[in-house]
Amino acid sequence: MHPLIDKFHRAGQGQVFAHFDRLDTATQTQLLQDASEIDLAEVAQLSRTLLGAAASAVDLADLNPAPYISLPQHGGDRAAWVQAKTTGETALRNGRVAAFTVAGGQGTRLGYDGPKGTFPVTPVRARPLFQVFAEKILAAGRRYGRPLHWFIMTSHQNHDATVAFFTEHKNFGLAEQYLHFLRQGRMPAVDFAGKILLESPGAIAMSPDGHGGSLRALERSGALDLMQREGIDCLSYFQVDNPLVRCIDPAFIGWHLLQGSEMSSKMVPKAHAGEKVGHFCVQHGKLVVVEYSDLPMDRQEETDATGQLRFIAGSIAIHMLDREFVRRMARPANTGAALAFHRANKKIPTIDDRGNPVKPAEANGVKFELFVFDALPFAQNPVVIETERADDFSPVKNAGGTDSPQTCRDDQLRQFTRWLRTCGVEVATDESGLPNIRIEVSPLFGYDAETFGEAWRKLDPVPAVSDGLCLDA
Ligand code: UD2
Repeated sequence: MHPLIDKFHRAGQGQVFAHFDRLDTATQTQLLQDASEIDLAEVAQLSRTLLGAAASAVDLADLNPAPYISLPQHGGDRAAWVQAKTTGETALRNGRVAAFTVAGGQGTRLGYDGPKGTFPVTPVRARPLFQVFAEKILAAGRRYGRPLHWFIMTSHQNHDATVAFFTEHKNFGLAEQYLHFLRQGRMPAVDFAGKILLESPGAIAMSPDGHGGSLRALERSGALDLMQREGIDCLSYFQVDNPLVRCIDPAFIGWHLLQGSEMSSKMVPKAHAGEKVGHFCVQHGKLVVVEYSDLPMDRQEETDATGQLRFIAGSIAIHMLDREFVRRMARPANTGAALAFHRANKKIPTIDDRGNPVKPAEANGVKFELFVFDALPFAQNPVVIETERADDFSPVKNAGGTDSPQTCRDDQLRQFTRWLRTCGVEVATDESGLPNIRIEVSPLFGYDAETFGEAWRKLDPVPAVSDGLCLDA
């Protein structure tokens, strides 16, 4: 017997090879390859801790709201914000910063078939998410005189399609040597008894290891070494689904550096108690994020003496990461600082004993995922700063309703309108700030109120806006 097959039998996972003898040679080789990726001891340990009777509920003891640095318009120290911005700009001029997008997900919830970053998102020209980020990163590199490296984490499922998309679009103007794709790891799905599931007789049901897998992927891929060689120590982390994100934000970078933080985060005050974002909390003296699904609704609804939500600080998945902190988290064996896996019950397409496909109507198993925010309690001096939702957060998650392509397009239009108004341009809007004309601004023209204002004032002649407006580089 092949030694790997023998190993699986001894670990009680022999079912993975139940149909091995009737597979063709290429499929056998692939199955062995996929099986070799699996850490059987880790699967056994996860099954014990997350599936068994001993599986503990999420610890909510000693949980309090986390402090955060308020924006100047909400009482924060204006001079300190100015100093943070200056510090961030200096770091950008010195080439200390790179951008990092987690883009392992597919557009499944959107009903879109393809890597999520290829989804057309802008309001007039329907430009894809990846182009919006590429242009913001390119524009920031030009502004600060140092091109920025951009790391993009893909999954097995979407890696080739993502790379092909960039090639097809000539990398959206980014020079090849600044663009890096790294593939995240995978975990096998198991049934409720901890047995690894097959999705077909020759393939294990494998799924991405969660955005927390990005820390391992940065290390494994050599991205951290590249950063070190290039003198980069700050990584600006954001999700692929949020085109409003200020992916290169000098004030955020500055706060991170001034506070000597190893991992920093942005918060927005939650829009309402049930908003589906994590909560920044302090627990046992450490900063943590408690996911919306883990905080009971009565806790989410708690208010303080002023009537404001107590757990107000919503996590919008925007972070700054220190390079050496990522390295430490990626090598838990050396340091003992390890992210813990979360379990998610899922309907996992599988096969029966005879190899026939089974499409379950109910959850039939468990996927294991790492969350990047679980690194926060291990970070030195973690800092949380407030940001304006309207200028940093409008994700595309659902086909309709909240966080949909429609709400995101509207938020982009409102933002472009605010920038125009700051320049003294009259634009008619409804009471929500939504204009009745079509506007689109490429980040290469301006990517925030300041850069937009500078570019607008240079325009000669000044364009009319009454019939709509598209501004490119
Ligand atoms: C995430 C946060 C939530 C809030 C919200 C803001 C978690 C568990 N929750 O919710 O607290 O901050 O975002 O929008 O993160 N991804 C990968 N590989 C994976 C899994 C995810 O790259 O294996 C990427 C994915 O492409 C996306 C991002 O991570 O960019 C978020 O993933 P999600 O859509 O599963 O997270 P969501 O919306 O439940």
